[in-house]
Amino acid sequence: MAWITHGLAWMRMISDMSAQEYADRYLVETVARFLRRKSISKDFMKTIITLLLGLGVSLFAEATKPNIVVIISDDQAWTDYGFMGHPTIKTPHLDKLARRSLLFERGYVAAPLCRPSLASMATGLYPFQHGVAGNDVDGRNNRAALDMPVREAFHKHPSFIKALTSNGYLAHQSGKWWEGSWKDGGFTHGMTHGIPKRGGRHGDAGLKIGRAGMKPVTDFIDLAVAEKKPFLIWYAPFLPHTPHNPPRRLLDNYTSDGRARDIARYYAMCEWFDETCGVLIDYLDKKEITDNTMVLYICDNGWAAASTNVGDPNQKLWRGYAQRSKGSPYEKGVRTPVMVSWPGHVKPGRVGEFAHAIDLFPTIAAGTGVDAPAELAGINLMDADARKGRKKVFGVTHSIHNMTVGDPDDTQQYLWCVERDWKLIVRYNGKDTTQYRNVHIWDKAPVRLFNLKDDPHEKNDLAGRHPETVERLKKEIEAWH
Ligand SMILES: [Ca+2]
Repeated sequence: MAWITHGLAWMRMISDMSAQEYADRYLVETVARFLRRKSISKDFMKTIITLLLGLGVSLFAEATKPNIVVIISDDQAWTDYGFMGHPTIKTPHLDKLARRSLLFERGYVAAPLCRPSLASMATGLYPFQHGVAGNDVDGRNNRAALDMPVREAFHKHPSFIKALTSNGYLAHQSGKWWEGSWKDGGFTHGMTHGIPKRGGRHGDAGLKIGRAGMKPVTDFIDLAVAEKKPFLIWYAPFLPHTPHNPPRRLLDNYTSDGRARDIARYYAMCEWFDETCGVLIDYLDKKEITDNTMVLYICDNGWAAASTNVGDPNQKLWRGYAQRSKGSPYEKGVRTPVMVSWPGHVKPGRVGEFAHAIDLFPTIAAGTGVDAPAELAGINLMDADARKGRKKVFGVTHSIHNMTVGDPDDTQQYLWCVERDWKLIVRYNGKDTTQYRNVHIWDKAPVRLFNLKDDPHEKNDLAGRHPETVERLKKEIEAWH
């Protein structure tokens, strides 16, 4: 009977354990049984187990669990990198990362706005699934109280952050983080406190990262390496996001040739962001952990300076940035390069296949062996068959500073689908009570169709010429959401 009881106990335990935990526990049990038989003193037995655990488990962990570094740009168009062919903006450090990476030139985000976009990256869910559709419930009033149910509902979903830290990872949060503190998000370390009375909204103390140096991140790497623990870094700096106040030495490089001031400032901000990425990437090299570190790169949403769009009569509605960029379903709102670097595991190269923000969780899960929910729509970007099997990607655009708690569709402005070269944008006209409605209020067409191969900047709406393609893709969108 004893062996049956023992077996049942093991089965109950294993059902709640990861492979790593199982291996650890098996090692402990085996050593303990061996030492018990040899009648060795209790204290000596403990010492031996501790030593073996320190050695065996850490070797096992280092050999099987890569570190994860997630770099997330904030408000940068897909075109605005050296490696994406920009003629002026200098991004030498991200260019170097691109050479080491599987680079998806056609990456997309779930939403063209900071908060819902980041929430989709963390959970692998679309905004209408995790409920974070915009940046605020009501852009003007009583944010702290109104936001609580949104945040609480969000935290009920699994995330790659919680999946990693519950499997022995240390995890550091810096930069943008909207869902309370770093602790609320499941990180073990971090910068954002999230307390409304102290300015907690979208990152607070965490927004210093990059602009005020990288020490919190490099100190964390030192800590994790010293403790021999696998780690996650969430590096989501408030860059190149406004305020566009780049160092003079960088701004001077872009002010020649009569370039408009808002464009020059933004270009310099992109280079400043790149410099901070360089500090992080070089630090991994210096610590000799690059080979055991998976670096993922993505931007949360696009951006373009208002001066790039002066020919558009609708630009007079909005002075903050170009229409059809941030907050819009157009390519300068939703497209981003996506990179996966993991030397020895991921072969570098450029691919035209789609990547999507919802792929981060499945990709990280595949690389580390932690569990991602089986129902997630994203794919493991390292899986060539999965990449080839994906024919289309989808996304949603909601009002920017309005949300209806429990009913994300109430503020829905657009749904979109990209299938090969075709892109269909379907217009909805959800609730929007703030001045940010001027970002979309001009857009009256119920559908727009573009051929992105011939027309990457969506200048020629082909909906009238290809009604059958409109109907087909509209059905795909309606089947999706
Ligand atoms: Ca953003």
